[in-house]
Amino acid sequence: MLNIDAIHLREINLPLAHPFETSFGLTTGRRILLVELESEGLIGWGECVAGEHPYYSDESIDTAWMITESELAPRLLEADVERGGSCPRIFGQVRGHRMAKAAIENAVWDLEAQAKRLSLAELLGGVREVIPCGVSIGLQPSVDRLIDKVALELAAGYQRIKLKCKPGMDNVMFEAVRKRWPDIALSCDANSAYRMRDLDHVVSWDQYNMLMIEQPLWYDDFYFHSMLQKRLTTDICLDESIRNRRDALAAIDMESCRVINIKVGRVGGFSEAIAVHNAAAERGIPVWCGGMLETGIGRSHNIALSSLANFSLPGDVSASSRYWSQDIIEPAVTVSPKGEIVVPTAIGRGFEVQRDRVEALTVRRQTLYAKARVVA
Ligand code: OSB
Ligand code: MG
Repeated sequence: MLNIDAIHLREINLPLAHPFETSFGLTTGRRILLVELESEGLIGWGECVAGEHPYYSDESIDTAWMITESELAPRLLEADVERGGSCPRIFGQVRGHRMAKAAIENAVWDLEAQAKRLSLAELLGGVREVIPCGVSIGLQPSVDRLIDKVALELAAGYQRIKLKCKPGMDNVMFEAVRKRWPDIALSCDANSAYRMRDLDHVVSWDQYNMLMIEQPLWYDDFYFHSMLQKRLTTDICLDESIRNRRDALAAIDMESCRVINIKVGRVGGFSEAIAVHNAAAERGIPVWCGGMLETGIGRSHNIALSSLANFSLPGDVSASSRYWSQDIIEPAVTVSPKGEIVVPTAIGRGFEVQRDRVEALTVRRQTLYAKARVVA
């Protein structure tokens, strides 16, 4: 049993070391909801990846806070929590709000690993000792700046470069990067910025010989992606569209994609992330772990998840220093010159949360306690 004695919610504010721009806007700093669970002397942490605005998904930090406080935390405090995998049932009555659910569920898995004295990667069923890493490069103000940035990341050892793109900021960048580096593993991510009128244009990207094109069309679409995939040689990778295992099965069956990006927050927690991973593995579809500009807590969870067998492509899981001048965990996440992160073997997440630093960054907090339990 992992009965939960207290749930601490807090919002921390953390400026990004470098602003990050996508087709839906510019992020210069993050407001992050952290969940801390107390269970019989153990502490489990979870990070909610919902953004400040509901632009990537329909959740935001404020909706996640509200749903966690009013719905999820009370359910968890009253439940018999056996393991992380109990959470989907405990939260089952609440529809959607997957990022809010994931923050709590992942904190329960974090606790479970400690209680069972396993590393989080072992508990999740991981098999890799190191994980291959790529980077996601935000939209840049000029092609020169982009080239400099790509050069820097390649020099650091990253195995795959993903370029954010949008209409008007695509072929010119792809052309320049491919001219300078004809052979690197290259991909792009449109975050749903294109429409059916752009189909011929997107099909023209086959000439850049990319590893994949991520989420070119609507965030909630399979059908039109499948029409596009029929015309493309390059693989489509779906991110936003895949909310759960059933979505993965539908997308694979319809040939809407040939690769899946798994973000544990987007699918509602580790249980569903493993289910999507397994469904894809059974159908020969490779997956990789996406990122949401996480602090070290979410990052450590992504590392553990990426150790599962079918995470065979480099993920967007990279060094702490690409995002933060100082992370909130110790040690910071580092990437080797070969572009790999070592999966921790220590008990739990393998990175210590710097409590003093978290305290100093906290701008809002709320604690919910369990009612006294009746001991039979
Ligand atoms: O689509 O993968 C995405 C960041 C915020 C929201 C959506 C996405 C991203 C990234 C950054 O691409 C990935 C990272 O954390 O490095
Ligand atoms: Mg994406």
